[in-house]
Amino acid sequence: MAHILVTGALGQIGSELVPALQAQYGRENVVTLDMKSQPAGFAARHEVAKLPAKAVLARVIKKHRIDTVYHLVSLLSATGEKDPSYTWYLNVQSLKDVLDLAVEHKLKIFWPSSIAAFGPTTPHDQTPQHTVLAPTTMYGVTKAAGELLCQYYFLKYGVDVRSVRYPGVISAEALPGGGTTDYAVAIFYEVLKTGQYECYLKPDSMLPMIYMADAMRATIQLMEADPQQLTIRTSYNLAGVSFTPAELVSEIQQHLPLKVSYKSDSRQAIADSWPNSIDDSVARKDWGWRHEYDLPRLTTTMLEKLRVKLGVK
Ligand code: AKB
Repeated sequence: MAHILVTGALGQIGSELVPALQAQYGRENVVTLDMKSQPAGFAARHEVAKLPAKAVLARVIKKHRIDTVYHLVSLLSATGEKDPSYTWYLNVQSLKDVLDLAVEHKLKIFWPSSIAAFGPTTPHDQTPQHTVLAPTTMYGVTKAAGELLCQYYFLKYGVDVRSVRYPGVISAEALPGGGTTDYAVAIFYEVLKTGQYECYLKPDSMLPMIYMADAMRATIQLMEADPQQLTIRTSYNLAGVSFTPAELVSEIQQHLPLKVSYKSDSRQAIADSWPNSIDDSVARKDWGWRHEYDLPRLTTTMLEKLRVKLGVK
């Protein structure tokens, strides 16, 4: 049975990955680490630590006899531009620490990359698996560098490290923090709370997105895949659904009245540098990936979940 550590466990992805891993591998076998204390009942074993902190990580790995790490700690694209140096330090140094400890303790690693690893010179439509990685945000630079670091540790030391390039992840549990794709979560809260939303991207800014349940299935499926089947040790392209703010608004309006205004901010340039859609055929071929949530299903599910969470009829 796996002994798993999830770093950044209280973030948007960790908040839903931890319960999914607990359901699959047993509650006792999933240790969580975050800079915040855990909410009551979240994990059986929780460690509070601010990464990068290699010695602390080493202690946690030994203490809980960890064999698998989901290393989720990261600053996202918009926040990353506010403090590029710290973003590099946190995102890259903490990954390197985890990879070094993986060599020492023979750990299996999951590390999330992102569509942010692509840039303005990457083909924007059906972005291929093997293509130009020339990002123009520091977050993207850390993802492109991190992908190469993962592949280097696989080739040089045989570390079993696996990764996907997440699109914008849409979920109803924890809010995303400091990303460019966050509007596609925030709009659901606002339609239920106020019926109005001011969008910081233009109505026709198409971006690749994925519903959380699909993202979780992909993550666990990749980690369970036969290593012989894996041909990518940088990071797999992963696609769910692509849409523009205008398309999301019109889908939500099928359910509820919503007034939207558009006022672009600095996140527009980031969105413009990213793909419109992703070709994930290599993930489909290598480990059988298939997304299940299209725009109508994602919209209905988000509204159902948030109605319960926010206590709105
Ligand atoms: C962001 O918008 O920064 C993230 C991402 C696409 O990695 N959601």
